Amino acid sequence: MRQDSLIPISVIIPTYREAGSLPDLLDRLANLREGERDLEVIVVDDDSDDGTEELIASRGKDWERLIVRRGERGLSSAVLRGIESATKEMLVVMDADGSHPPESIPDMVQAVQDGADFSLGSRYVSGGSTEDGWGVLRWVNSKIATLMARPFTTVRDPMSGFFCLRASTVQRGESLDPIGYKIGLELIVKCRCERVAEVPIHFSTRREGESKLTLRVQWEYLLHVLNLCRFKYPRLASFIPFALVGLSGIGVYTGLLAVLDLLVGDAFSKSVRIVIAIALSMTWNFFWDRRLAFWDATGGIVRQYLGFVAVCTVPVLVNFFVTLYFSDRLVLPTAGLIGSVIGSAFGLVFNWCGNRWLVFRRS
Ligand SMILES: Nc1nc2c(ncn2[C@@H]2O[C@H](COP(=O)(O)OP(=O)(O)OP(=O)(O)O)[C@@H](O)[C@H]2O)c(=O)[nH]1
Ligand SMILES: [Mg+2]
Repeated sequence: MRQDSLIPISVIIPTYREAGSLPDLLDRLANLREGERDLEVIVVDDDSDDGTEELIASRGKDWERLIVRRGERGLSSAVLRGIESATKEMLVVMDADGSHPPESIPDMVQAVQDGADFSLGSRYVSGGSTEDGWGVLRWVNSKIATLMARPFTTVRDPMSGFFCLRASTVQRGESLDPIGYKIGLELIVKCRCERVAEVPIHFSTRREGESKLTLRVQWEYLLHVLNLCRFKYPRLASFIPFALVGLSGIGVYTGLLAVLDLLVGDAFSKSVRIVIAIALSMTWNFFWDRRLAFWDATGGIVRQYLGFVAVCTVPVLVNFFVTLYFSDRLVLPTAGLIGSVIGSAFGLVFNWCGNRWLVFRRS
């Protein structure tokens, strides 16, 4: 039996310059209120100054609320703002531009009532579709973005901005990050939604206004994916950058030996040049590891640096002696390359564990 007609719904619509699209959407949402349904609409507008405020005021409906944020921009943060002020148990988020059919809301709500943690309007399940007219570039763009979300969810259309979940599900979200455009993906991951239902929708192309899908938005998506990796796979998200920084350190060390050879080859002995190159490349690794591999560490930088150096002792000694050994037979940079590869291989796991658990500790 359908129960969704009884459950109260808050529909949150983030808007930026959507005054042209809003009337039609609001009228279609009004149709959903027929019968017993208790439904409020919260438009969160970022000071569009395009008549949105006048439009909502002129409609005079007490169930249509407008929040205007001044001096702040961003789709995800606007959605979170709307969620904060929602008063109903069931939350629906959708675009204002007419891409998302409000007529699918009852099915999405029903899916959550039937036990899903999260339901979304999906273009990519059977029965779903996208209106023709997407250029090749946009299509490829969307596919790549969807593929990048694969490590976090197996949902077919994780990019969807049309979704439904309970207010209580949002409450369990840890450290919600308002960066970027994909607040639905953020909520699926951070609220640990296991059961995600996809309701087929026909995704229409906007008729009015302009797209806000800029290059900046795409860059923010990359940062968002990185943050989600750190949240969901913290060890891997630390170890992979650590290994890559180690690889870059080999290049820096070998390059430094070549430069020192050239500049002060006559003034300093081989051992001194190796020590200088080791010290500098180790410092290089420290700064990048601190930023990329151990981003979440607490504690002062001096203590961290000393700890980092101490943990590096064994591989550094291996590197030093191997480089010195080969330097009698090969040119110094080549000897250094062999030394640092062996030293780094030696230290890869040992150093990461030592740094993670002894030096760059989390709070
Ligand atoms: N409040 C607020 N809403 C925004 C912001 N950027 C986008 N939106 C809204 O978020 C929804 C999605 O934005 P769109 O520009 O339609 O992005 P898209 O759907 O990926 O691209 P197109 O449909 O091609 O335009 C729309 O309702 C926008 O008005 C913003 O900075 N602040
Ligand atoms: Mg749109």
